[in-house]
Amino acid sequence: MNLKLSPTDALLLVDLQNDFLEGGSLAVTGTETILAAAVDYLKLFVNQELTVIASRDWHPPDHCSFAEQGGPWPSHCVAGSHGARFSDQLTLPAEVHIVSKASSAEEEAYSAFQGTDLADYARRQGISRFYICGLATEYCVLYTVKDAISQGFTVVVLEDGIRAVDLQPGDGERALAVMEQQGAIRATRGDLQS
Ligand code: VGL
Ligand code: ZN
Repeated sequence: MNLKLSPTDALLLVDLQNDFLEGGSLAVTGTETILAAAVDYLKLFVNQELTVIASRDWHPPDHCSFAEQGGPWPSHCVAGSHGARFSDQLTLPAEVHIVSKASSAEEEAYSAFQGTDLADYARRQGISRFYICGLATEYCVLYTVKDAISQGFTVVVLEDGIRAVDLQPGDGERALAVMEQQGAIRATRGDLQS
């Protein structure tokens, strides 16, 4: 595959925040390589002056997804905390568009489109295709990809830039199959023009 980037393409970095990375409260294992890939994708888009969007989980301290509230996850990505910060390895451009999600206590939102301005922002910028990488494959990446497609955007999932939690073995692979079946294009770095 040879994907040529154009001004209607945007890079969407999903939840590359400290709490999902090594040492974080909800760390996905083996994130070093996908983080390195994300850094490389970021460079590619920044060098070509293309749109970069970064989503972040931005929870209140009593978010419904936290175990103390009866939810499935340990406390993570509390708004303003160190764990909620983007990885220091990412040098985000000044013009990056940041999308904060799941920021009210009662509502979970895995998709970067849910309750955010992302679709409007992208349309205003003339974006038609998202290149998506980040965490985690079967949660925020999957739901974001599905919503992007149902909102009419083309989606390229950057397979070397995503990583699954895999609570059940195979969750990540199944999520990728669902994304593909919904129309997402699966690609890796070598498929993109440098
Ligand atoms: C996520 C679990 C809880 C994610 C967010 O970003 O995939 N996973 N909150
Ligand atoms: Zn969360």
